[in-house]
Amino acid sequence: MKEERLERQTPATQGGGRVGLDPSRKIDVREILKDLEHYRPRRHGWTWRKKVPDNRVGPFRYRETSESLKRSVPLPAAKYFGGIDPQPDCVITTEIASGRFEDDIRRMRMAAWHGADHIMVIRTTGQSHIDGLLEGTPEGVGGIPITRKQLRATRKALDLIEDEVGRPINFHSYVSGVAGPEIAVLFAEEGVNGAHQDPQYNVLYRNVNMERSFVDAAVAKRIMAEFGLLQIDGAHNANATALQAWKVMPELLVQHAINCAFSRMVGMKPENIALSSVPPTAPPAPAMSYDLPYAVCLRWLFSDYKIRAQQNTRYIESDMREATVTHTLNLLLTRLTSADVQSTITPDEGRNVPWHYNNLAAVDTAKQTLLALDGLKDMVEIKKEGPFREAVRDLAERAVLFLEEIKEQGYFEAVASGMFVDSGFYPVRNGDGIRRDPNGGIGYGTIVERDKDYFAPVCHHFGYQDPARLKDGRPCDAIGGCTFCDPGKIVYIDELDPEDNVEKRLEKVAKEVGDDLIKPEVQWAGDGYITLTMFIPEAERVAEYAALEIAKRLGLENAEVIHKGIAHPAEGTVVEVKAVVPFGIERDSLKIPEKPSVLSAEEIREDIRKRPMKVVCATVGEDEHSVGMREIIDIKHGGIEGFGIKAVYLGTSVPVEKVVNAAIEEDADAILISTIISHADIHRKNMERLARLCEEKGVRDRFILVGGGTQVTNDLAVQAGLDAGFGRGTKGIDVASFLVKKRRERLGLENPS
Ligand code: Z98
Repeated sequence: MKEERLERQTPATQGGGRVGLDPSRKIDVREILKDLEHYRPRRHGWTWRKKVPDNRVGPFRYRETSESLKRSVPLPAAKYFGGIDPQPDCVITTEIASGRFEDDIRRMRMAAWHGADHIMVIRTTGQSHIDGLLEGTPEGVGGIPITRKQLRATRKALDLIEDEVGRPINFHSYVSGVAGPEIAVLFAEEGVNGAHQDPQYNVLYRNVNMERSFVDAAVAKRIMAEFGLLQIDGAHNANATALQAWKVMPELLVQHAINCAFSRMVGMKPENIALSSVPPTAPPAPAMSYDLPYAVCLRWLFSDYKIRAQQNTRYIESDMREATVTHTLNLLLTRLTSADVQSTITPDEGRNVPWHYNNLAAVDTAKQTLLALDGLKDMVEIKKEGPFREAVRDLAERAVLFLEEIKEQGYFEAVASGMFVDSGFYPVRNGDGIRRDPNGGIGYGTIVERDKDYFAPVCHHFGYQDPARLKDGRPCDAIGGCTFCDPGKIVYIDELDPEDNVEKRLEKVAKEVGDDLIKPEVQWAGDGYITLTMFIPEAERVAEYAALEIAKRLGLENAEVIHKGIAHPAEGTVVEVKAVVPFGIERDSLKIPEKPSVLSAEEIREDIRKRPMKVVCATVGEDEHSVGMREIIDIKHGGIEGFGIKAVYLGTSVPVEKVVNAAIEEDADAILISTIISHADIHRKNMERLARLCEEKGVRDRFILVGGGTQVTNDLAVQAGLDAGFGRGTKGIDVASFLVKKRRERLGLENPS
């Protein structure tokens, strides 16, 4: 039992990030937190996957993949192709947002194993309005308070995780908001590799004063540019906000253009600017006819830049199936238009419950679809003329007109007049756009001109100390080095709040759960949450309350309905409930039977190739059920035939004696009998009769005897005198593996343990 335990990492294996994680052990957050004060990021800036344009992985050739991982969790079907796990060529993102970074670190590790190499940490609600940095590790709401300690601990953990999987992981959060420049400096110091930054986002969605927002953006972008962070813009938020998202397409192009031009002016390289592109519609809209022209138009107008493709979250409610289908369709767009970063989305955006396994499912959806569509553009071509092209051109024309109108009146006035996020398809205007006052908003009146002797706190900062203006040395030489040039000058604050911090939370979890209690979780360690999915043959409201009552009577706590799907207005409803299990399972109380070892399909096939095998099979007694036996035999169901074993099937209701005679006649290696319907212990009696007859005829040693059926267990079959018994859930490979092993045993050949 003890050996089964996933021990936590010991300091010797994990300390300081030098030695690395052990894949068979859980990450130890306490170890990560040790000596954080001295931890320094080992690189800055963004890393792309290493593309391998003509890649051989297992039996296949790929055109759009990148280097494989050292360790990973492949897609479920990989086992049919030798366990391969090819990695698509574009970066895959997962968004992490539990509110406790210590739990997020574990999720990041799982996501990395599934193929995510861009981890986006969502900020706690309200942080974008805080005019300064937060410190310590308080718990967040809907995201994480971004602080130096949180960033440093996470980067340190990611350094270990990227070594474990063998691919760099891009760490990402947000540089928008009123503390943008300070956050940009913090990100540069702590090795954050990418960030959302777009002054228009602040203005439109966070009501930050326009002038302040653009001044801050200039500083923040300059710092990001110097450290090579990938910038993601905020245009897609119009999609998620507009009443009719498919009408704002011209505006999205304009928003991208404004942010690109501004970023270039500040010194950002085009390859570090990613446009956040979201398909404007989802089924039941005729999605492709809107989404594809838009995607093509965007690539056409912004060919110098990178594209970050994300699913439109606006339409996601709580249906996992629906979200996955829309995501898959969006991935088709990604392949057709070659996005550089693929963001993944789960219905949790709609449910506001960050179930980490849905992140993994979404990363798998991206990997699965991108691999399936590998080489698509070698096979199909987007039309160069016709109505599709006209739609592309029409969007571009509308965007240019939109931009011209803004230029005429000025950007600030355009925002003030509600030009943005209006649900009219430009030049149509519906008057429902977002209006912001240039002389208002958060931070209004806070812009002051720099004094001549103003000294910016870090190098790489434009203004009077622009390095280009200095003849020799660095600007910060005058102060004996800045925090960029001398990281030893960074002031590291550990915790400010004696209660709301990671140490206290870890202590609590250790006390309540510890290492010996097993509790399910979705959000935080030991939260006890599970989901139940049930079909209730009642109309929606009744079904909902019946489901809650079921959860209550099952002894579950805090039950909440998180999804309802109408099967029929009167006939029934599918209901998904989340609830808390009010107990933990003592690890040592578990009785875990030894795992039966099954040979691999290749090994079985190889053995049968070397030594052919024949078995005689029948459903015995007065039993007309053939299904169980056919499942075990037929190649179609993964049965023993598929491994090269020759099966002579005698049919149903066969007397046991006839089976034995047939086996003698066929010179078989084994006899397989099955009894599905059993009354008065008939399955046991049939098995005993088979063993007895073989003894009487003097052929017991010639045949391997196997019994099967719904009531059969191995113990029962062996007691009855057979070599093995197989019950419910048995697969052909289990039987084939047993037959091969048993024959080896009889021949005195070695069997691997
Ligand atoms: C995404 N999941 O894009 P607050 N800056 C920009 C943004 O687009 C966003 C923020 C900041 C989506 C999230 N985007 C939508 C340009 C958010 C976040 O104020 O911390 O929420 O800012 O990945």
